[in-house]
Amino acid sequence: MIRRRVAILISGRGSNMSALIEAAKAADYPAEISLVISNRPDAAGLAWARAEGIPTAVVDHTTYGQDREAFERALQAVLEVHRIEFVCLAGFMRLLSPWLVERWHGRMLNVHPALLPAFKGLDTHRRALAAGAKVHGATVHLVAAEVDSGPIIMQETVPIVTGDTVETLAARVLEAEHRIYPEALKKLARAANK
Ligand code: 4DW
Repeated sequence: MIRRRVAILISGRGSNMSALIEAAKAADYPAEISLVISNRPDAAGLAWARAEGIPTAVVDHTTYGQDREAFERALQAVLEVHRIEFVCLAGFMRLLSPWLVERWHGRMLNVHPALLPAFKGLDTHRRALAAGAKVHGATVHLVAAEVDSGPIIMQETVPIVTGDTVETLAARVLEAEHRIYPEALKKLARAANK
């Protein structure tokens, strides 16, 4: 079995990063987490990744001022040095331009805390509660230039129950995210092995 080389991009704690790292420890998992990159030097997820023995890199966007292209060229260079084949965004907060997204066409994943195409954007749990939705959930999708709109790879629904708050609902959705993100990456990596 070939293990595909995966980089995870984070900006903070990266709880989905931890879920991916744990899943990739399985002997039959078709991908390995080969690199964690943060755009923030102080991201808590960096220490976690290092403790797991995973190489880390910081590409600090503030170094490049308003020049998003320069930031992305630096990101791409690091990905190439590490021979990365797939990229997973995990709470990564910088909008990526078509330049980078096209380079990773079909090979870059993100997880969104809602059942896309419902509730694109921020504040999904509050909006789902306000709409009176009875179900909510999480989506893993391929990253496209337009935010929250690439092809859907996997989804899981969670119920919305009486008394739910943004916090209780967010926690339930996060558990779903942690289940489907590793499954979606497995699916993508397996498809690449065929
Ligand atoms: C996302 C989308 C936009 C911003 C932040 C997060 C969701 C995940 C994502 C990250 N980068 C992406 C995606 C995506 O779905 N599609 C693409 N790239 N193409 C966002 O606008 N962030 C702003 C900065 C926020 C901050 O630094 O706190 C920004 O100006 O980049």
